[in-house]
Amino acid sequence: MYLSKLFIPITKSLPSEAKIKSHQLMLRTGMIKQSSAGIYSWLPLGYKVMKKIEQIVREEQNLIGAQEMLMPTIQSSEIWKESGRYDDYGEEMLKIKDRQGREMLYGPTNEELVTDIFRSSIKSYKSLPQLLYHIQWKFRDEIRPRFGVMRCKEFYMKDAYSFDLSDEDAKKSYNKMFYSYLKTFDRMGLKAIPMAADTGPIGGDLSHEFVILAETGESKIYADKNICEINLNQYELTDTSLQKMREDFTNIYAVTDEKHNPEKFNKNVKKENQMITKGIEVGHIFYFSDKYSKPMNCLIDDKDGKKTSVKMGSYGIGVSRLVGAIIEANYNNDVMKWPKSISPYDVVIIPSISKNNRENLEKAEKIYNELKKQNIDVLLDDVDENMSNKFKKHDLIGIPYQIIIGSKSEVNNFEFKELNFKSEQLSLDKILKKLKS
Ligand code: 5CA
Repeated sequence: MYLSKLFIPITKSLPSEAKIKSHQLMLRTGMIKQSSAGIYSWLPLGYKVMKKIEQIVREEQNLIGAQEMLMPTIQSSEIWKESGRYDDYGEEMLKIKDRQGREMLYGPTNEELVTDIFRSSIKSYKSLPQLLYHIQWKFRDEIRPRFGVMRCKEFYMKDAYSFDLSDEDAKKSYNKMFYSYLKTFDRMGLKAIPMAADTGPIGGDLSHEFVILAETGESKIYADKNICEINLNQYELTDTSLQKMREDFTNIYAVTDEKHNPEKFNKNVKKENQMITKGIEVGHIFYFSDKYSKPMNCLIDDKDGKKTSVKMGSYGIGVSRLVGAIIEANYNNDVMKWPKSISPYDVVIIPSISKNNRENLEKAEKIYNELKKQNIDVLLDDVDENMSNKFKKHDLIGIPYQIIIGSKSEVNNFEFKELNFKSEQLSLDKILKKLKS
């Protein structure tokens, strides 16, 4: 893509409500545009990043055997009346009427809808366990939407649902998701800490929030630093190994505000290991057994032919929130550097050009075509502006690698720079190897 053709409305003036760096950067680099309070359009640059995050989430869900599906955004109120949540959910639910006067709603989550789908087709324990997920827009009429995509009304979420015969089996599904979440966030360059959490309107008695540390986060957290040292590679995708993994994590003190017990914290965690900070919740998992299946009469035959309510859990990842969270974790001193796995482009070519000198642009175009042939997603900055402005702009766009075509270029070697590092002179072959590694 040529930068001059890319729809990327870079802005200099920022609205006063953009208080945190991710919100500011997303507006400045034209990743999003507010449509109304808490509702955003995703412009090409922002959408590209979000799609990459979505793909990592998808791949990791598929790896644990979860099956992707797609449920609608608009749901009927009937199923919510069955579960008892239609009135309980409160003002956050956006209720709508269709032209026949039927009560509908824009789904804030999907426990009821997926239970309804499940109960109409699965009748026997032989079809269990099942793990279903979708990646779909949600709507919550948040009283105070803020921080850009971090807390908005309309947001993109991956939500998965597990169905098992017994509480014991259901915990195995819970452990699988727990593991999958840690791997997912790790692939995005994030250190997410699982924390025992309150269950809120989703319900149940077992729940973990996955939180990344950031001063601008909304969740207050209390943890033993040692939890950050657990190496995920020691576990395998087997029930015993994953049970050990969850025990290893949950044996170390790490909780959100509502679950904090100062006495226990001071008794169990050495002073020098105590971490009291803020974090951003990027995922949340819940085990609630038959909270929905019982009132909704979602029954299956067990091994003895006896009917029993299916045991369920639900597992969410804030896909759109992650875009902001990753910026919070990586944007420092006016330089944004996307982790390679989710960068909007693999590399940007920055030629020094002027009206009288097109030579560098021609060189850049040759490299551009070569990289394209090799399936490298490359951006070419063909805008006629001075190099110092270009560098400032690319510090914000955050593509981690740059090929600079200017005074330092040699015949067959080019200036290659990784953001925040010194540049080096490399042949195109070597550049290709670096980009592909
Ligand atoms: N049904 C469960 C799990 S599928 C559920 O809805 N959980 S949740 O409420 O915790 O949401 C899951 C994730 O969505 C959160 O961890 C958070 O990352 C994201 N999220 C929740 N509310 C918002 C919001 N208002 N704006 C942006 N992201 C949000």
